Amino acid sequence: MKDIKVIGIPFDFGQDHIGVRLAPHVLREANLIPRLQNIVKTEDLGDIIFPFKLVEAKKDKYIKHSLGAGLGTKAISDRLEEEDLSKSFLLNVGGDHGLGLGTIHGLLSHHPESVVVWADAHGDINTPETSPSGNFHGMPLAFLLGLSQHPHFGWIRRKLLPNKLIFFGPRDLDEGEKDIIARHNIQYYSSEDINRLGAKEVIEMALHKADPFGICPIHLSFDVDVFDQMDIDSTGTKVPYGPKLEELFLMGGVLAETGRLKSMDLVELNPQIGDAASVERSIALVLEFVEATLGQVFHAGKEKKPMPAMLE
Ligand code: EXY
Ligand code: MN
Ligand code: MN
Ligand code: MN
Repeated sequence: MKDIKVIGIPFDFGQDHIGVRLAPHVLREANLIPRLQNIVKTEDLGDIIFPFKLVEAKKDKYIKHSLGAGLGTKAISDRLEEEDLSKSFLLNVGGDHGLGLGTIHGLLSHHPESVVVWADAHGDINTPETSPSGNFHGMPLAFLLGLSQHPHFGWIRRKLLPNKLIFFGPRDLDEGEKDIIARHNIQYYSSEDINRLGAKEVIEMALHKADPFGICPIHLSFDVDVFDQMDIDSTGTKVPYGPKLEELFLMGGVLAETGRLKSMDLVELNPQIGDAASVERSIALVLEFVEATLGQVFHAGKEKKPMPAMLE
């Protein structure tokens, strides 16, 4: 890979906090692009604009904002499908995690064999029927795996295979999600597993099971609520007992060192949650994580970047 492409995706149809749509803007204001430029040539592709209003013809019984979520994820997938990604790392800056349906569906057109690491406190694999909230950001994987159908999502034509999905760090799953994960035998490493076994061991084992020959491209779908709630405040669905900060940074590093990490979603940062100081800390942590991980994607095997200051 020669460069990084950054795309802003202010998608917020997956839940009811509109602040997530501001994250691409605040991260750019906090120098996301220059910090990546320090690593390697970086191109900012701007934001995906969702060319429709959030007007629901009638309230959906199961999915809130289903029209926006369906059209929005299709727009994301179409946009990524047309992008030349042959020599680039793609960083998708959200937005809420509902966008993962669009980004991964689009990426599967480039790399159909991709392994997806879903780093999250949650499972995001509810079907509209099992969802306790009706929030689409708790459902993208059910659509991506082909477990759900809905008229606003009739455009979906690719599937992620359950054996290519790895959950990293969940600790808040609904009963219906536990059933789906067990039924499809999806790899699942809870926050407790990670803190006990270590992120390196967990990721290496998981990648080996998903891709025994070590040849498939890897996509990291990183929900910032995977961080312990003591480490991040500015996100809508915080959960305690997360993986240790150093284990999360290590996970990014181990993925980077495979040489196969090709793309990443960064989602659920909400700069409208928390006081000014905690918003600033949350942004700083997210930027450190992206910088450390991409630094290792591009410098793996060359000079190593020292540990980020906040971990020393
Ligand atoms: N499982 C809950 C639901 O489906 O409503 C909570 C989902 C939160 C999803 C967050 C962003 O990852
Ligand atoms: Mn909304
Ligand atoms: Mn999520
Ligand atoms: Mn989450």
